[in-house]
Amino acid sequence: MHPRTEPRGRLITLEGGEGAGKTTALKSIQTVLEAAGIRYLMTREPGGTPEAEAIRELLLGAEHLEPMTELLLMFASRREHVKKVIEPALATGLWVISDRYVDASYAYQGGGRGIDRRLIEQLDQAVVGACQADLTLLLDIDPKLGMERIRHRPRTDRIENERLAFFERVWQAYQQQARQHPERFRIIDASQARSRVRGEIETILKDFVTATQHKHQTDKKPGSPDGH
Ligand code: Z5A
Repeated sequence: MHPRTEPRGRLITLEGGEGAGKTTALKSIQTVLEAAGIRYLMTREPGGTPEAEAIRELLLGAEHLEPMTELLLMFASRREHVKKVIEPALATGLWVISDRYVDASYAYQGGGRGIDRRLIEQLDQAVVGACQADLTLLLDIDPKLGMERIRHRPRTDRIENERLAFFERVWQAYQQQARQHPERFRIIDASQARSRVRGEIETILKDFVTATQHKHQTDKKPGSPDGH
């Protein structure tokens, strides 16, 4: 007989370009998880631990950073985040919702800054390893419209100050990530009205929760690895 263990939690990541509406989307995710009685924690990248938040300050506040420095700092903060927050939480059965994760490095440092994808893949393997997202929601928005939405902000950070061509490349790199990982990516048209975006996210999340719970039931059946 195997001891009954808490099933591993799930890692859900939220991605998108500027002004995609991630803040609203995070609330929709919370609504579904709370209704399903799922324990979760919300976190973000870069950041998520005091050390990683300090790296975030440097990343977003610095006047200038070499692209390679930017990439390495993103992954340095990510290592702290993965080892001290994400992996421990998932192991206790908590679900983790991260506002951006490793796909953002492929999009911003790979697409935006033009860093060789193979290097990012190597860092991904060394730093993140098996701790990959189970579900990634990509809020898809034309970079022009996204930039229009954040135009009124009183303060913008170093990356937000980039030009349209940069965000077009970021957008293309996100599309490439989605094509490479169709099993975990769900693309939401973020140019729609808030209520429609919310509705789509809630439907995707409900389906994901149902599929996960179904899998846990199946795993518990006699003869299965976690079964009795
Ligand atoms: N970065 C990176 O380069 N590499 C990495 O590996 C990682 C990150 C992990 C993090 O900064 C920066 O780090 C980010 C990528 C980079 N850079 N940039 N630029 P952040 O966390 O401060 O920034 P952000 O991730 O871009 O988040 P945000 O600006 O807070 O979120 P948002 O999705 O852009 O926007 P929002 O505040 O939810 O919405 C924007 C506005 O649109 C707001 O006024 C809303 O009211 C409005 N909105 C939202 N939805 C709608 C709809 N449906 N219709 C109309 N208006 C809407």
